[in-house]
Amino acid sequence: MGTTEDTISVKTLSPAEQYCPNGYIEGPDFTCFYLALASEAANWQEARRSCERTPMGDLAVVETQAELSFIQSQPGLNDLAVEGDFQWSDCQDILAWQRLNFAPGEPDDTDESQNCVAINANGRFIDTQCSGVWQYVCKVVEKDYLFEDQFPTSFRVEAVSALALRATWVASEYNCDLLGYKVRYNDGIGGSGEVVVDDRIAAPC
Ligand SMILES: [Ca+2]
Ligand SMILES: [Ca+2]
Repeated sequence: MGTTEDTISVKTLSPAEQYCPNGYIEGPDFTCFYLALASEAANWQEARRSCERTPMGDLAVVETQAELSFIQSQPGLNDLAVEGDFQWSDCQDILAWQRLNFAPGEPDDTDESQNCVAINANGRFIDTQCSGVWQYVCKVVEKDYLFEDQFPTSFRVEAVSALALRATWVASEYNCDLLGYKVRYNDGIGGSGEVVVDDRIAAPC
């Protein structure tokens, strides 16, 4: 397969206009969380789409131990892009202290089908099937907002196999979700700022 070029739509988050959006509550250190009710329980993708209806909202990225203690449901941690390579919904890699919060024996990728993470009754992470229905927790993720994040330019996409594309553009922390593709951000050794498209998925993540 030769090199191909494509146009990809990128969702860009907009700045928050108030401290916590309607329905969100203040968490530790000026964070904002939405704790879904039991009646709102949903699978991982549905939960994520629900969180994304709030500007800058996403399934929660747990950044401190205090935040982990604060939430008791499904956050935005997953290994959907690359098996065993856990990342948060903002494309950040899991950190050592976060990994230590997996329950004993987890993650175990039971039946090679557990790619989403939930929090068990003991407040520890477990990997579980993404189709599982959980209460979830959204968070407003504040980031520095750069002009180029609004209008990422110079997309280049090439096929690297029948199943994978490689896309590159001006590096931006924001643009980890190309609609219709599952993407991981690889700042790698040397900080090349590559965005690697691992898989085509049926619906925007
Ligand atoms: Ca997995
Ligand atoms: Ca598991």
